[in-house]
Amino acid sequence: MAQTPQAKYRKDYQSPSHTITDIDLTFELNETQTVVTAKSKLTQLKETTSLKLDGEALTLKQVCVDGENWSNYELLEDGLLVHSLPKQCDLTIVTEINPQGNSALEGLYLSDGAFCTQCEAEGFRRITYFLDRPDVLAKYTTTIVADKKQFPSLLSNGNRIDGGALEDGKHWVKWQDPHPKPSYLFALVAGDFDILEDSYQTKSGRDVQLEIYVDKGNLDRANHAMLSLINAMKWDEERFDLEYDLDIYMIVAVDFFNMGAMENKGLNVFNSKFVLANEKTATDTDYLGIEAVIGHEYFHNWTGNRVTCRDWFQLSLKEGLTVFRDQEFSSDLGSRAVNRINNVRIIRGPQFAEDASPMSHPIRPDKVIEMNNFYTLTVYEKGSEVIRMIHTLLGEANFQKGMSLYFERHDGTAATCEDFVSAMEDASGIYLKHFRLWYSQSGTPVVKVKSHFDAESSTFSLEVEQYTPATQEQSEKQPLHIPLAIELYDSEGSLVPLVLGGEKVSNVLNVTDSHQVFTFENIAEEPTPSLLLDFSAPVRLEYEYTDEELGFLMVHARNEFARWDAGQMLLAKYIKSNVERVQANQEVELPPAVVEAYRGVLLNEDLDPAFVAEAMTLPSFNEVSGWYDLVDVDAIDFVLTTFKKQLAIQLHDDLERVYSSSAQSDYSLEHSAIGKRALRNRCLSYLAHTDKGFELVEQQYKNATNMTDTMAAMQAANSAQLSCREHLMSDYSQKWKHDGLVMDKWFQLQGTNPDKEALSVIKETMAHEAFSMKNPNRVRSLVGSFMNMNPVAFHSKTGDGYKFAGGILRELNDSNPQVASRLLDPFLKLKKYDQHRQKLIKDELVSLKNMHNLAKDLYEKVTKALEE
Ligand code: B3K
Ligand code: ZN
Repeated sequence: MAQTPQAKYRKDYQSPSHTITDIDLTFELNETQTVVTAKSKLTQLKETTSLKLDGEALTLKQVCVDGENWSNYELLEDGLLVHSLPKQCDLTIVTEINPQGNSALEGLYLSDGAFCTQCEAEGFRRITYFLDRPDVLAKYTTTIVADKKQFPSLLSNGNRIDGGALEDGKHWVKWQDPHPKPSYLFALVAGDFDILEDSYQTKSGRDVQLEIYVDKGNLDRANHAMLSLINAMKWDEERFDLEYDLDIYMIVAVDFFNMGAMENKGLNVFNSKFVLANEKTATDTDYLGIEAVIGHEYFHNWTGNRVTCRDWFQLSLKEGLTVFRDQEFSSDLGSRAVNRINNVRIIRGPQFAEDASPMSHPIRPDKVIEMNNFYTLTVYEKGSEVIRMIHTLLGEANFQKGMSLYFERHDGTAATCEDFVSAMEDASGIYLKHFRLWYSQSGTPVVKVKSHFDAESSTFSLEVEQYTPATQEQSEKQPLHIPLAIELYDSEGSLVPLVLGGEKVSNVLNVTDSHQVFTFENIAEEPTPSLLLDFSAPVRLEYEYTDEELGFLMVHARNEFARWDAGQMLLAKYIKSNVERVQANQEVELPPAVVEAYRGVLLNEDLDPAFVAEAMTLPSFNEVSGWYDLVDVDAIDFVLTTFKKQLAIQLHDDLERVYSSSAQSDYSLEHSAIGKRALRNRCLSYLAHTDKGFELVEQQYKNATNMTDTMAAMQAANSAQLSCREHLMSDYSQKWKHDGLVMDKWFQLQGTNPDKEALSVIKETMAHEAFSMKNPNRVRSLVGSFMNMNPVAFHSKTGDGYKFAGGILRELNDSNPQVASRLLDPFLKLKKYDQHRQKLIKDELVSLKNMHNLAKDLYEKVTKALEE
């Protein structure tokens, strides 16, 4: 590596020396030589002699000040230093860029022949020299010039104000965005698309034109995205009283994209995975994902765009809050319990794992080398949990008052997390001083609860202890303010009122010290406590439940989430004890009472089928791994597989009955229909492990009328290693090989193939006509799924899995460091494996570290992992 990358620290924030109030951009588009002319209105804010502009991978053509040529500047490795500027001036910079050569997909690049941009976090500096930081807000005017036939659609932020034809087959369009914005929200798209059009009238009467741009021929796959957008616009008006603020809202779907989507003002750019769906090509999970991501990007218009972040350390200000909003949107439209279950799975699985890894960081990080490395589960998902805790502590009404005050104070500006918490505090009168520690302390708190019933005094006490284990970057931890929601049940399953010190109290206990005792009065018999209701805080709960208590909660807890959670705790107990048994060479034993508890859930017709499907799902390998300091890959995998088989055999008749009785003749996206399909397909995933498996799976594949059922059959064949797997796989590939997005599901099955020979098949699969190392979706589907969801093959003691991954990472380091850096994450957990595996992983990390051109994205993670 040329130079050791430098870290930036949150504490070093300084406001900018200059600001840019207006920028006029002209793009003369060309695949390899696009000319960008940027005319900025510049104002000096601080005493200084020079202006440092950010810039990367640019060829500078000209600098002018107030229309005159300017030569008093220095070209730096990471930008341009312009000297002796007047205090106010028009600065014009002409640069040339090469979109075709841009495989990092950051800045202006080509996706299948269409021009598109990605500027967050620091990609605008690959378009022109600029103050590429979120606290410089300018009004943008953008003119795009391109060949008319090849690029009939020329798009940018705001409203289209002018356009026309030019000589030699070119045309031009001018866009103006009236809302000042930071450079990361800039977007440009040019291409030849099919357009789905609709409209929406906001509650105050503004007519908004809605347009979704998709590749030619994909129009029949854009309807669900449009419906989701309209639902999101309506929901934000109803729940948050927030309206859209431009006359047009555009979404463009592209195939080459590093992440999910991007909330550019008025012109969202989306990974086509989160736009395109019809029943033949997308599963129910895909549909729900589209709804969530369309909602998320739309909600950013207020939480992110109207109020943006002062600096990138504040990222969770917009991301945690917007994730909270999209989770609420999905919960209000669909099943709240199922949404909560899935969100909690992410926290308890990969987020807890991240918090225990060398990349552990607070939701508001203190130190960053490459900002793109901090679009993490911690900033997003844990960030959302922190907002949810504020919501729990304040209640909906106060929370909404806080939101209004936040917008009143900060609309049109760049704010901090502190600004948000202050607005919540001031609007509600609820003190959040101690609570703020969630923003600066990393790691997962452990909450240990013990209970004691005293018949004589009719009291029941909960003794609560909390501690947060040290993380790599933060050794000292303090007790947090944890909202611990609880309920107590009597033996009939009725709620016991909570009385503390003679007063009725709410069910949210404020845990603030490392040790606290809550003694509830007037308790006639020993109650069963339901703890951490709805996962009221992102902590690991420890409480010694008996099997009977968990079985009781699975039936009697009022809240579906609590019932699901009790089932998970029951399984967890036996997964842990059986891992020990396997390590001691004993057989796996699943107690009959556990099987019966699951039969009870499966056969309870009062329950929502969507909920039953979740309740019948075993914790993932990754979640279970998180319970251990040292992960025994083979033992955990063996226990989980054996549980699955044993449940399948013992519940066989009931599974089969539910499977056949929940068949549906028509396909609909009603939540009840989605739930029924989920339950039926969950049954199939078990039945695949029985004698009937082959027959049922083949039949379902043959008769499927939608992708949800097709994929369920294929997944079942894959994980149960049925002999029909090969045939189904080749049939599918024959049918869909022309469509990369649909093939991603197939690549993922190859990646997660539990077969011993999986890796050699994966290597062959890379030659498949639909695969390309240049496309992030393809890489993630095949290689990402192998590294994250094929534990036995990836962690093979031969080291072959690690070597394969290492090779891919080295290749991607050169072409697309952002994708490489994300893919690297499983290697960061090396300390969780035995010495032999640790050594093998370390070899791969060292070989990355020794690369002469190691990107700073990878440098940051590799050095942290090796420091540990
Ligand atoms: N804000 C973008 C993510 C940008 C990631 C940059 N590496 C999408 C989102 O969170 O909505
Ligand atoms: Zn976001």
